[in-house]
Amino acid sequence: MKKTVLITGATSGIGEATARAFAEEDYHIIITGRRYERLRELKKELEAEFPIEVLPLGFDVRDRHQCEAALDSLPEGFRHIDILVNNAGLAAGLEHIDQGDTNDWEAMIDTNIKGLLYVTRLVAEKMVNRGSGHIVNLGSIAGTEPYENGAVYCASKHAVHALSQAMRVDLLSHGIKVTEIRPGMVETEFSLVRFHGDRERADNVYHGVTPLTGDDIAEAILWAVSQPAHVNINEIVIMPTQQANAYYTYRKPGKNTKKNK
Ligand code: NDP
Ligand code: 8X3
Repeated sequence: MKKTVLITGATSGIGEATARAFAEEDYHIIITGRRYERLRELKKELEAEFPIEVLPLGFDVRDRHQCEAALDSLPEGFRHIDILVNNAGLAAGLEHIDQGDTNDWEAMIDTNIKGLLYVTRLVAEKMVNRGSGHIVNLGSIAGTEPYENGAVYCASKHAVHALSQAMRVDLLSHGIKVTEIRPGMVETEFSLVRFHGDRERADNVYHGVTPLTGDDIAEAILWAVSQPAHVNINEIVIMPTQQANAYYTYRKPGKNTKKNK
């Protein structure tokens, strides 16, 4: 029987790449996000290429009632979720703490922490009842390395780091695996979202660097969930070769090396 994976935030970047990677491995896939048209297109594409079923669910993870309604509406064939990938998330803004926009702060806290919790609460209970499952959380190097201008994003990813460790403890006796994936710089729509659609500023983040891709992260997720039953990958820190940590990035000279953080 095919396994089922639920991936939040599959309309772009890491989530979309992860959906493609699981499709190649013959999983049924539940893809979520707010941009429903993108989910519909992805479903069409994946079902045309692979012998799998894809269920698109358009909802905002910040809204607990939307999360409940979406997960209550699962058709029979999608109710047994083997793997949950808590990927939906964002950074908004890059300012010192005295200058930050409180709307940005709320968006990050509500999505990266509360959204992850709402979805986890609904899926984890079913996993516990069945005595099996695997939860993969998208953390970040920002989850252990607070950097200038990133206080609230870093705080939200510190929360994901703490939650991942605590979930692992709570779910231990139920045979449920928990993995935290903690990437450095990945080129997705992340910076475009962070800078509220400013393409030049977003592109500048990656100048002089070969960043990670969504596919690199998808491969790590797939590897983590493909281990034997007795093996749990607690966390994976994955970096571009040119980035040592949140503070040190080597940018090749000759390119525009103005940094955004
Ligand atoms: P993208 O902006 O490309 O993708 C973010 C995804 O999250 C989109 O599918 C978006 O869907 C979804 N999302 C955002 N807000 C909501 C919401 N309120 N409700 C539902 N879905 C939402 O960025 P990435 O792929 O890079 O980011 C994925 C995860 O990886 C995030 O948690 C991010 O923090 C983390 N990460 C990213 C790194 C990077 O450098 N790119 C590095 C380390 C971690 P939609 O807008 O359609 O709702
Ligand atoms: C995204 C990576 O370094 O921009 O989580 O915070 S970083």
